[in-house]
Amino acid sequence: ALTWKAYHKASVIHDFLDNYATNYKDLCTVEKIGNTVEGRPIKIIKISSGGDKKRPAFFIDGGIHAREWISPATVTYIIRELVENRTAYSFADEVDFYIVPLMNVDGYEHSRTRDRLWRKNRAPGALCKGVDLNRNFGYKWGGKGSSSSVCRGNHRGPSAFSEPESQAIRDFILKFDIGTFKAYLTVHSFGQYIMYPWGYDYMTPPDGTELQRVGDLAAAAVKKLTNTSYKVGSSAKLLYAAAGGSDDWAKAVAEIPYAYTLELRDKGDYGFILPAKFIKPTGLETMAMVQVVAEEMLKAE
Ligand code: 0X9
Ligand code: ZN
Repeated sequence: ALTWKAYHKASVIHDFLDNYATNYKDLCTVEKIGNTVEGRPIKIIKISSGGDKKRPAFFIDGGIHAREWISPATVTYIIRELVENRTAYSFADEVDFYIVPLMNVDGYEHSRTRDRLWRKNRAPGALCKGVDLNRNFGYKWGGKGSSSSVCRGNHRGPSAFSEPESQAIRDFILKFDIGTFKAYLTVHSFGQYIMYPWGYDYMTPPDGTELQRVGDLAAAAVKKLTNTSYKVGSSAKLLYAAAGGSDDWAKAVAEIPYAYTLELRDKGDYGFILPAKFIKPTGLETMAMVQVVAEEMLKAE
């Protein structure tokens, strides 16, 4: 079972989801939305109270990048809060949550067992394996900060959505009417950033000031809670330009207004190799960010 005191293998994460579907039948539904390159399931949990009523929907994913272990650990923490500590969050009953804690299942297992700093998926290749799933989404695919070289960590793949993992996310979101999802959070590490589009170039969308405002509120909530500082800005300007990211696609194609990439702890002392004792405080502060985004998206209704 998950403990949030250690990083767990993919099957333990998936069993945790399945157990929630079994034990909280009215609240949780688990579905397989695809299979990875190596044939592992990609799973989503829907957390929604009460009947067929449709509410503003919030999509969260973790584990796009294999070595960023704090991401799936934190996203499962959020799932636990929304289920087991539900009454603490008044927004919880007003939102339909759809959460994929681990998108890059193969890469994560490879990072756990073979190569701790592996980033990409495990797409086959004679010379080098793997596509960077966060360069493989189909908006401005092939642009800045993405490589056509198969051995690069930011290899974009042969075409937009060439990978089953990015396809699964795309196909799931596009099954819904445009306008269903109001918020999209993709959880990465590290650096302590709250970033909004665009990532493909040094520009901001027309509603950039609103994205900045909500990001600032989220950063302030975290600061108050755990005294951790997160920087807020558009991702190209804050980090670097990188095209083919899931956030840009969520914003531009799926038309999800509140689209953010979170870079969780830390600022580089441990980097990707963040000790497990940081899972709980990072989970706590990420839940505060989820709360702010959820409350602000509801107010904007
Ligand atoms: O480079 C990335 O994919 C993300 N940083 S990470 O260190 N986790 O790899 C940032 C992605 C920001 N969004 C876009 N560039 N679209
Ligand atoms: Zn990442």
